[in-house]
Amino acid sequence: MNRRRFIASSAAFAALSSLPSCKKSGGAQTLTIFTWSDYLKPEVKEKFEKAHNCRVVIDTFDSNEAMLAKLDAGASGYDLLVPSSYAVQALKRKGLLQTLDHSLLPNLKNIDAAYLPKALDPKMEISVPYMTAPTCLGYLASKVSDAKHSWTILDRQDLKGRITLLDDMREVIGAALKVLGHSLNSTDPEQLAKAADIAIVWKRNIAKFENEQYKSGIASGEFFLVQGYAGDLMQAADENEDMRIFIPEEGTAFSCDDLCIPKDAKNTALAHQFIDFVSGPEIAAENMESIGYRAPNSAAYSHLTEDFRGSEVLFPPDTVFARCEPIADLGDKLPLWTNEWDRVKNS
Ligand code: N2P
Repeated sequence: MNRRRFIASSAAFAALSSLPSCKKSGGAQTLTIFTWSDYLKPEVKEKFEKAHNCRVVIDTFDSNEAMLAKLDAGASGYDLLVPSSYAVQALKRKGLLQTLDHSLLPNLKNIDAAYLPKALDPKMEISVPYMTAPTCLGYLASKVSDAKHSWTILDRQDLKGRITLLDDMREVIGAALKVLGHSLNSTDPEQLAKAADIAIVWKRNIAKFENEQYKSGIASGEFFLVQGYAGDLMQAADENEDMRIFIPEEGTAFSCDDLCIPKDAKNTALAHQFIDFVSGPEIAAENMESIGYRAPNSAAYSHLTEDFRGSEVLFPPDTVFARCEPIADLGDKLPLWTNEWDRVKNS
């Protein structure tokens, strides 16, 4: 299945995969995954189900904060979570994750050794890198003339009401911090206040803050410029040839989402099997090409098409990558950010 069919089928897929599950269906085990939408090739899911005689049920979240809030509110029943690395650290602090059993994960040898030293859990004690991607801007070339590859394009009045930004403080205030030349993980109150002021100006120019519908929205021409995750934008670009994607010149968030097992998981062995399955070279490559994200899996790279390897947003040149940053766990500084985000939202 190529990405072209992904967006069209994702709603139906989500509806099917969210059907209430019985823990056993025909004696088979159920693996319940809490993850982002359109983040696992349906055929890869089916292959795993067949190989392990089980059923995979997917529940989705659209931001790390939404995932953390749901778990904080007591949601349980998940066997596997797919948070970004900084949110894995937050879950770890809360004591919600299991230590992984490496004897069940032979494919960990495939994980990119050049990536691991930069990971927040370099020994993969509680999490295994799944997919990485930068947060980008995507636009329609026929609607946005002279597109400057900068976050400042969000100020353009000719695009008023045709822009969406992610409904995610780390992404929006983070982008504004980059415009100001600061780290997107700043906890300096003055820098944060200035960044929130920029986000307030952007808010007046956009249609909405939104995390999922922007894909079909830009593919259909409803929106002209959207902030989104590289793979989601690539899925949309497969629907509309007019779309262009870029990493803003000031830099952006380059995040990794990781596979981890909650302490209260019912099917720990199956969860390990899933982590190992998607970390196999061929499966990792097949999954990547379909969802448009990059697994830091060196054994998979030789299985990728040249076209995919040539993607400048997924495999950016060193000079561009140097301006990207992973999102860090804010720890007890979190309220500084939530207060500024509330100010943006209530403005
Ligand atoms: C997948 C979204 C991935 C989110 N649809 C990037 N952290």
